[in-house]
Amino acid sequence: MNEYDQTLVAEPLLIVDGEVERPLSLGFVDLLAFPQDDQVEDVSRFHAGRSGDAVTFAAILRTASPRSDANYVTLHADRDDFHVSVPLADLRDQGLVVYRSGARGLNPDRGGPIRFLIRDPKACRSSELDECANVKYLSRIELTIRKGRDTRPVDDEAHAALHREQERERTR
Ligand SMILES: Nc1nc2c(c(=O)[nH]1)N[C@H]1C(S)=C(S)[C@@H](COP(=O)(O)O)O[C@H]1N2
Ligand SMILES: [Mo]
Repeated sequence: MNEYDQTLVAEPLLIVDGEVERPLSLGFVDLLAFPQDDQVEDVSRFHAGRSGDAVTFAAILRTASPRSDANYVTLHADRDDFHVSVPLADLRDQGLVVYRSGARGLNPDRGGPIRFLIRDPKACRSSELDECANVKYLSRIELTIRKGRDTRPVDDEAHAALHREQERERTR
């Protein structure tokens, strides 16, 4: 543990709850403790220009053990009240939970401390699994029977406005 930033070690970062047998509260150490096969080092291999190291969503799911009636996954970002809800079957093998950058935490300017990424996202607003579902500041993964809260913009204008807002946020 010594090589890791000690300020990261104690804090819980991510809740997994809803229609699961085993609700989880995961911190940096818990994410680090997932087996090597579940760790995805250097996400720039999938997405040029992105950085950081992840645990697969599939591994987190396996640990939480979804109930058989779980059909949707809602990704919550409390920080800016942004939410995305997508079918579990579509997301199952597509999700990456980025939680560190080498031995350090993931900076907020990269969507940290936890950033959800879809391996192969479609263009914004073209699919359930689009780039807009790459949720920054992820605080909670909730499994539900029906589709949950989804605050992704519904038209081009709202989407363009959100992107402008994010650009401002990033350069603040
Ligand atoms: N928490 C949060 N996550 C978010 C958003 C947001 O407004 N808040 N915007 C989404 C949208 S619309 C897009 S296209 C991507 C953009 O992220 P990027 O600039 O890192 O590609 O983040 C997504 N994740
Ligand atoms: Mo987007």
